Amino acid sequence: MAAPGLWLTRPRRVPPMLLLLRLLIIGAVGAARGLGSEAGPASVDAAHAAGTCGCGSPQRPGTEAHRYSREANVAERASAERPVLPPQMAHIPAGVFTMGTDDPQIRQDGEGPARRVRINSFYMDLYEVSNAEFEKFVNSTGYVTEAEKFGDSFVFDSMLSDRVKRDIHQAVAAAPWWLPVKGANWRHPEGPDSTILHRQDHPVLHVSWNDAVAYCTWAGKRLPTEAEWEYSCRGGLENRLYPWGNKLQPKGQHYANIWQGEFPVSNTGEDGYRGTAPVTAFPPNGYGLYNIVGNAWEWTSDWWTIHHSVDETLDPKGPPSGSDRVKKGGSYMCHKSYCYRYRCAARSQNTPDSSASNLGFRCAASRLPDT
Ligand SMILES: *[C@@H]1O[C@H](CO)[C@@H](O)[C@H](O)[C@H]1NC(C)=O
Ligand SMILES: [Ca+2]
Ligand SMILES: [Ca+2]
Repeated sequence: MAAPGLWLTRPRRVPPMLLLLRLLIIGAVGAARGLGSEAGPASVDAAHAAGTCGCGSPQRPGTEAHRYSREANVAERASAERPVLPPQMAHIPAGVFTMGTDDPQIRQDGEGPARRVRINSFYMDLYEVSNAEFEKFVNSTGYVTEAEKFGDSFVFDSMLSDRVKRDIHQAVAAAPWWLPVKGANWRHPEGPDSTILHRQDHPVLHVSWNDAVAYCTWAGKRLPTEAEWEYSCRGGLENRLYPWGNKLQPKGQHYANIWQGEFPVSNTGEDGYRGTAPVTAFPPNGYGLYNIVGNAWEWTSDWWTIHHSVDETLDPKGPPSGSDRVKKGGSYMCHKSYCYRYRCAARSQNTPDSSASNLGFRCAASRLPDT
């Protein structure tokens, strides 16, 4: 077992010898930057980052549940005077909740201890940021993402065409299903021969933490803190595994886009999606939030630490510095056997310039942005 979340980083400070330990070098390609990073040995946990992008594959309807809570599902809507560009945010009421858990499923992630956390009211995006929304941002600002600047990003290999795979000579030893792909970025999630034209409403992928901050700032918003994110995830429920309760599939229905089958070799897509789903798919939680677990991992503003005080806190913001940022919620690649991280208390991390085909974000705000 080992430290998770390390495989997908851009470790420019890692000594070459250390890198060699972590890389399976089949050939010489300049993407080493993107592979395994600082903390401990990589492991099967690396799989949690594994990014399939079945986005292009046919989608079966699956059996999605519709609603799993009562009136709380009705998200606060834009007021009548903003009909054109509703902020599409939910009002999250102030409150106190139990963050983390005393029954950690992945102890080395720092899921525990359970601690009481007070949260002031704020607003949270109903959806993961979509390709169409990110394109609006890029159109209006000319922003260039870090994956575009670096010239590559990580893609789950089963989603790649043979043509793209032929040119790759390097993989992450502990997670060989991740490949650094030249030309992979938010517009081309599986490399240069792929497109987002048919998935404008899917979550934007291959965005680094820095890219996510740039987008949220442009939108008059910010990233949520980890505490805000987890509070939002729980949707008003106390001490439950998932945003909807403790049972993964109540009445046999799917409530999130995760992995069915045997990871990483078979992906049945029983929930309707082998890759990402539209950001509006699946039932919202008690606060009206969609895909808060599963679909794409979501960046938060906190620096990563696995050490937490049990003292009650108010709006904690994480450590003052660090090397990795916290991401939450798991993705369409998560399966209980490798990446049991589609739980509200689960967490993982990446360096702020990392990007991959299963990592996106949503924004928060202390007050509704002007539109
Ligand atoms: C971005 O700009 C392109 C080129 O002008 C246009 O085709 C596209 O519709 C724009 N996208 C959005 C989301 O506005
Ligand atoms: Ca799925
Ligand atoms: Ca998500």
